[in-house]
Amino acid sequence: MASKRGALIVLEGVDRAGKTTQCKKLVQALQQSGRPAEMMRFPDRSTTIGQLISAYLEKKSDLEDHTVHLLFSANRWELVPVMKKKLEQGITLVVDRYAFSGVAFTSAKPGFCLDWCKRPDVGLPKPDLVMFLQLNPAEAALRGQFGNERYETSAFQKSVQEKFEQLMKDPSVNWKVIDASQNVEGVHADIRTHSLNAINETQNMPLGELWK
Ligand code: FDM
Repeated sequence: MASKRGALIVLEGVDRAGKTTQCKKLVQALQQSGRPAEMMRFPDRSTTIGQLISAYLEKKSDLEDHTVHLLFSANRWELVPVMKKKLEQGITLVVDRYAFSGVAFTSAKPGFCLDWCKRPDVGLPKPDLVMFLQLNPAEAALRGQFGNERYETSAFQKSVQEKFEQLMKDPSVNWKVIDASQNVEGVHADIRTHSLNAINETQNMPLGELWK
C-alpha cells in the first residue's frame, strides 16, 4: 500500500491578519503531535525569480504589471517539484500565500480580469485546504501602520479584499474563513482543527490540480 501523503494547506488573508504567525504556530503544533510539517511562503524571495520580485516589492525596480504577475506565478511553478516530493514523503506543507494572492493582487490593478490572472496558475498543486484570515480594515488599523512595500495602502488592500471575496465563491476550492479578530490562540485553535480534518481526509487521496 502506498504511504500516506502530506496535506497542502494554504493561509491567505489581507495584510496584518496574522498569516505568518499562524503558519509558524501550525507547523509547530503539527510537528509536536508527531506529524511531519514544513512551512513555505510565496513569493519565495530566495530564488533568482524571487529576487526580481523582491526588488519590485521593495520599489527598488519597476516591472510591467503583466510581467510581474507572470514572475509571481513562475516563482510558484519553480517550486512545484520540491512541493510534490515533500507531499509524497508524507510532509504536510503550510504555505503563507499562494495563487489566490497572485490573482487577488494583480486583478486589483486596473485593466486586469480574474480569468486572465488565474491562467498561469492553472494546474498548480491544488491545496487541500485554504484558510482565509478575515479581518476588517478598522481592526487591521489597530495592529499598526502599513509598511513601505508596494501594495501597502488601505485603498489597494480594499480592492484586494474584494477580489479575494470573488475567489472564495469558487466551490472547487476548499475555502474556510477564519475570524482573525480573535486572540492569537483562538485563531490558532480554529486553524488547527480545520488542518487536522484536512490532513485526515486527504491522506489517501491524490493531489488535485488547481482551477482545472
Ligand atoms: N503578492 C504575493 C502578489 O502580488 N502576487 C503573488 O502571487 C503573491 C504570492 O506580494 F503584497 C503580493 C502580496 C504582498 C507581497 O508580501 C508579498 P509578503 O509580506 O512577503 O507576504
